[in-house]
Amino acid sequence: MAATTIRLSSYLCYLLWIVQVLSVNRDNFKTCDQSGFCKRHRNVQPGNSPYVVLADSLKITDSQISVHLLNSKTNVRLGLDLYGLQGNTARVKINELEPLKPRYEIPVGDVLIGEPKQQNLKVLDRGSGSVTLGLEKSKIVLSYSPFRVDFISGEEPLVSINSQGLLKFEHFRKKPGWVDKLTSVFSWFSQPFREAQPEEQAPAEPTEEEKKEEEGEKKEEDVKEPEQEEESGLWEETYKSFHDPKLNGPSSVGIDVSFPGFENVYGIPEHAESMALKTTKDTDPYRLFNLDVFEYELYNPMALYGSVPVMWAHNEKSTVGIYWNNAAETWIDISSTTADKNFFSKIADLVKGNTEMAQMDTHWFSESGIIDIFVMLGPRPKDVFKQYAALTGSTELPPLFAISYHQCRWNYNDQDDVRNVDANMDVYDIPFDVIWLDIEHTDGKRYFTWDAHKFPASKDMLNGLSVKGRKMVTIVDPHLKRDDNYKVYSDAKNRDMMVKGSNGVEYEGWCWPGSSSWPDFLNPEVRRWWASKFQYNEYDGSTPDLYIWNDMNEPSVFNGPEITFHKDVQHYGGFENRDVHNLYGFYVQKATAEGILMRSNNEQRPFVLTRAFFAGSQRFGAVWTGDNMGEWSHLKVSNPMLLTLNLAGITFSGADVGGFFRNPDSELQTRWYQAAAFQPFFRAHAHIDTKRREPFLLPEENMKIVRDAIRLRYSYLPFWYTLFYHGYRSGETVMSPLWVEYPEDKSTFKMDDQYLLGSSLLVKPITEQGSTGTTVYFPGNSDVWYDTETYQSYAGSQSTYVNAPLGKIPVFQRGGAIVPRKMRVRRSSSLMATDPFTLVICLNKQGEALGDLYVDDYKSYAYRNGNYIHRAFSFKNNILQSSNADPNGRGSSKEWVEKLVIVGFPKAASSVHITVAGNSQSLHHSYDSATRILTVRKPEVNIATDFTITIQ
Ligand code: NBV
Repeated sequence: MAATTIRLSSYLCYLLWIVQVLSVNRDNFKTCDQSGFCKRHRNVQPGNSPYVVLADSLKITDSQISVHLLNSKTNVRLGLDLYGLQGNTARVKINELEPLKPRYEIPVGDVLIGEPKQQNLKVLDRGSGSVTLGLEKSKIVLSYSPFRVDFISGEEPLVSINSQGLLKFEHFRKKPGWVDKLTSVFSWFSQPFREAQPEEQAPAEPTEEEKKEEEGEKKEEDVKEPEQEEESGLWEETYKSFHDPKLNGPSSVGIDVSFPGFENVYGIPEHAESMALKTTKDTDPYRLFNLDVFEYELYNPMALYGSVPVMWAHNEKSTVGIYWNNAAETWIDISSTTADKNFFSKIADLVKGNTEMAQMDTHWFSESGIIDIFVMLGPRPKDVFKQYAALTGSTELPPLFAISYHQCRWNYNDQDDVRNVDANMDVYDIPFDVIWLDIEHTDGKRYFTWDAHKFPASKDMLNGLSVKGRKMVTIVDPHLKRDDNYKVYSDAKNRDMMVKGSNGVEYEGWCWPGSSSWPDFLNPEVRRWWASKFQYNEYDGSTPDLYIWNDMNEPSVFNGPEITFHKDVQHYGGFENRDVHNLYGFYVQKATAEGILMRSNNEQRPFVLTRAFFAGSQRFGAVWTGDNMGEWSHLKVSNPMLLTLNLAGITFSGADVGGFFRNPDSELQTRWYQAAAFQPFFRAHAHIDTKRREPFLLPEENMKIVRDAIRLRYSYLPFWYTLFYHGYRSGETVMSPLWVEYPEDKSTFKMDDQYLLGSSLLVKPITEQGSTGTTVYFPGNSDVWYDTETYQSYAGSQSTYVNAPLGKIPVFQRGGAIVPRKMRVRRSSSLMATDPFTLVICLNKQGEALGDLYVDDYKSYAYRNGNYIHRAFSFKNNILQSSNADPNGRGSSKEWVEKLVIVGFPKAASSVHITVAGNSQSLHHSYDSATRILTVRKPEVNIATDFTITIQ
């Protein structure tokens, strides 16, 4: 009876949600035209900037210059701070000088991992109209009137801020009463003969005297509020039936950022979009506002679950970018144009020629907060990733199980179901590491609980998985059922930890459990409280092999505007959801990861998957692309979406294998598994209303192919793990666009249907129905690529059609790369932990190759104390050498080398010897002249040992 009631109530919730969201519901989400501040910023006309720099206010210290900006229309002044930062990075901050109340700034330490390290700026030139500063190899020019900032490297202009004059900063103001309104209307009528409206005219450049006068004499009472007459929606807005009383009035900020010399920009996830971003002339701007979008549409700028306001521009010579440090709803317009060569020839000694220089213009505007732009000047792709990681951190090294295969479904119904799936995977010899439980495992959607009928002995179930080295993930959403008998809710309520409505009363909305409230994760104390809920004595029935999944953390509120919080919801510190919206999910995952970490006394690495995210989320776990569909188009878009996430630092990301909604046929499922086996986060998932589709249920032919794909993933785990280690150390992408490794190859700039893993593997997944082959572009003039299955070779810098019948995944290893693998695939990754390595050595045209391997205990933080092994492999003059790549790695391991596969070797060897500490021994070897592969067997040398293998 109780179970039926619960099931009924969750169906009712689902129905309510469906009714809200049915038919994608573009209609459920605002267009720019329906958003007051978006319209206001889009209406700002270029070339009309009212902002001038008040030169007399200029203060220069070692690494910072500060100056006032005057809005000559409103007389409001802003403060501009420009900082030089270490690593060829600069920061431009613009805020009100004396706001009526503090504007929201994201606390340092949360998204920014710390106060960015400053770097001295050198004053190179100080004229009456501008000041030029030197920052490492770059130059920064601050022009006074109109105000703009340009970043130049050598003689190449790279980034310009406010070159279009789109700066608009809605200062906090008092709400005008009816008397003010009357006065302003009267004053407007009293000047009918003025020649032009001040807002339509660029200000004349003030004389020195005028500037001084302005400096000294502008007072509060001089401040004009022209927007108040010209715009509606400043103090309240209505969308559908939702009213937004804007208690603080207009507060938005916006400015343009141009990239002279560039034709392509990338980044700003999350959108279901190509990797190279499109111009938005005929569409809405790209929107960043974390939302739960039902059955999202492809190739459009609508907002999705997460937001990372980072953008890169790349051309043959440079890669640069900006990070827009603002957590409010943000829109970004993109257009392509030509650069103003006249201007640049003045500031950069550009050779004046007739050739036009391309330029990408972008226009960023957020509903509140401040303008805080980090300019990362590269100059190479890997430099910008490092620069961004220095600000927001890199992807934490995941535990090995987390990069293995995950089996999920909404829902595995009960313990028997879990046991059967687990057993069947073994029967069919399909490895997997983690089985997942969705919302139905709980007692009435009360997270941290178990449905007592379906999961009466969760610990036994977990222990049953543990013996095979497997784990479980349960879902923990941030909405709490408003039930005083539910201790998580009552505890939060009694501690006054929930977000509140503008009336100061606990906010109430609808979600899976029915009437719900949401803890205020913006509050550090709430996060500590939440983290404590993962202690074993708090989360009954949990064990160290239980990990967590945060869903619905945009947050999703079924009956809220755009299915999320009302904008005036009150958060910690007196801020509104309007100010912090895009951070809510970030903090949910952060607090969850801290909980998982704490329960192991900070010893074991956590794993938390999140749907909503922000810049910096890479530090707390993995991200997936939400509710995709079991359609070919969604398989195809997973590649650009994951490439974009990687470019934005969220390298540990994946898409639901098979597609969440609908029933994919077996061909689509097969191709999806093949693609995802080579994507960073590898999890199959399905909606509750879909047919069961565990891989062993596929027709035999497909099952075998899928099994091969999963087993292939396991065989490459040492390579993946090393890749993640590099990402953790350097902030580099794991799944990379080709231009990251081949930055000068223009033909790769828009390529998002094939990609690289590190610099060693090239992947071209099949994403077309019925396809039996595909054209692959092999990059690199002097490179050669080898099919990883047949070892057929392909020359670089050309495209070739490659056969790919259903069983084939087009994956190629670069000649010159050494890839470590484990060929003894077992039921889970931890059962393979001490297995030996095979080194696949693909030779380049010179007969050489390089590679490396990172090894540790695959789960704890012991590596932070030097308990790891990082080996460097080099093959040259027919000698393979294994040496220590990092003297700080002092770890040991039982793993050893069992085989070398040397691809592209010209002839059979007469003898092969291994030398360890001066002792030599001969090794078994064989040669296949058809494939030109020399196989060397059983060196049987421990992985931590220095050795050479010499071939004669
Ligand atoms: O918890 C149920 C689902 C989950 O399976 C899915 O992965 C999430 O993206 N969740 C969304 C809520 C309902 C979706 C219709």
